Amino acid sequence: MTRSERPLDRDASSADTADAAGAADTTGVASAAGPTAVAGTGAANPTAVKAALRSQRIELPSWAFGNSGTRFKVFSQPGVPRDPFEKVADAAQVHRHTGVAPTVSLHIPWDKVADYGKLAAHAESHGMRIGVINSNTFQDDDYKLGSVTHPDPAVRDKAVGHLVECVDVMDATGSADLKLWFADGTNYPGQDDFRSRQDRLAESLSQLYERLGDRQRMLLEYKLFEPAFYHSDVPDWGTSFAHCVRLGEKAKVVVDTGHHAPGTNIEFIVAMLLRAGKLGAFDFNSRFYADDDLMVGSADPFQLFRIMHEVIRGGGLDAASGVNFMLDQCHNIEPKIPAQIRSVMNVQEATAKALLVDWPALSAAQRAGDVLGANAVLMDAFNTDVRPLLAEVREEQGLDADPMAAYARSGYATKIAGERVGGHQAGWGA
Ligand SMILES: [Mn+2]
Repeated sequence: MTRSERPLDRDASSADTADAAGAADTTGVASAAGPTAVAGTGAANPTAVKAALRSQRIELPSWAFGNSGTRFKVFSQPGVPRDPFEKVADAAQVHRHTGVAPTVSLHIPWDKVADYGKLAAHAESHGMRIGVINSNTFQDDDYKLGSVTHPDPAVRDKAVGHLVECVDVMDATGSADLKLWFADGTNYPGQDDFRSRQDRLAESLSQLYERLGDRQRMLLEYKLFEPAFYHSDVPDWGTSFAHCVRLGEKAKVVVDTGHHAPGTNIEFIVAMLLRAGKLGAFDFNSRFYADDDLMVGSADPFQLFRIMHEVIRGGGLDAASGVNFMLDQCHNIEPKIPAQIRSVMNVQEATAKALLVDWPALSAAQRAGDVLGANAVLMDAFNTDVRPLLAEVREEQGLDADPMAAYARSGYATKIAGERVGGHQAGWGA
């Protein structure tokens, strides 16, 4: 047993800092995710587990608070924000009751405002900060055949221009990350040339990369299919990884949990990306069929646990790793603020279970070839009821043990339903 095989053996003195240092990764790969172990003894030191849970950060998407729906119907809800300022105020409610969600992600142009400095100051007055800036190159008629891969250079210029404008927004808000998801692809064999489109994508990404400041990153998300159905230009982690490696250190891969084929082993992808220092962010959500955007941890909590297990194994939970954990969800039929609170709690529960894995026992079983023993170590952690532990962590932070109940009692839902009358409710495209 080496120290580096015991990621959770933090001692109490260093556990309170999110960036507690430790030994080098056993993979020997210099990983941006940093070390996986810190000093200490024994399995899953409770003080260390609590410290890790306190320092965990989960980012909220502004679009979760607006109206959303399917291509069949968008349902409106009372009290929905009319502008980005009200979305930030709602996000602050989620942080108020969970204590681990102090940043909100913006989507441009849905969250376009005249003065981004003012929006950042508004966030700060609510105890929040503006997080990742998400770009949108899929809602203009010009993008019918693609954006950064479009055959027409004028359309590509327009798309890159928008992405550069997003970096301008980052300069104004103090955001460090630009998230890129491209709807680009084709519907019919022969419609366009794969390789030419990859060349155009590479050229567009290079132009954007040049614009990034020293502390700014671009995060490239992949998606198997939709809206294009024959091929997508960035369909999988390999394609995103190849572009990011070519671009350099400031380019990282985004894993959206809903963007894979059924049965894909997402935790393996997470392990590979962390090992290579290329995991930039998660878009968390749940799926039953495709890109369902349901609440993270609701469809398959075991998968979320397995992902968090690999995150911890690779050092991704340490703040120094730079991995951003964001919810990318839409709440079509459920009330939005409680749904975000529940989602944050689901991530916390999966994380707590993953933190409880007995690493010395797991490692010993793995090295001994004890198949059932190793599997049992993981299942023991997954089957632990961590809700009392999380309640304790919250109370120690001065929070209510039950964030859902605390929000329900707060009267905020009634207040916004009464106040936000008139105007145009925010939703997709607004
Ligand atoms: Mn996403």
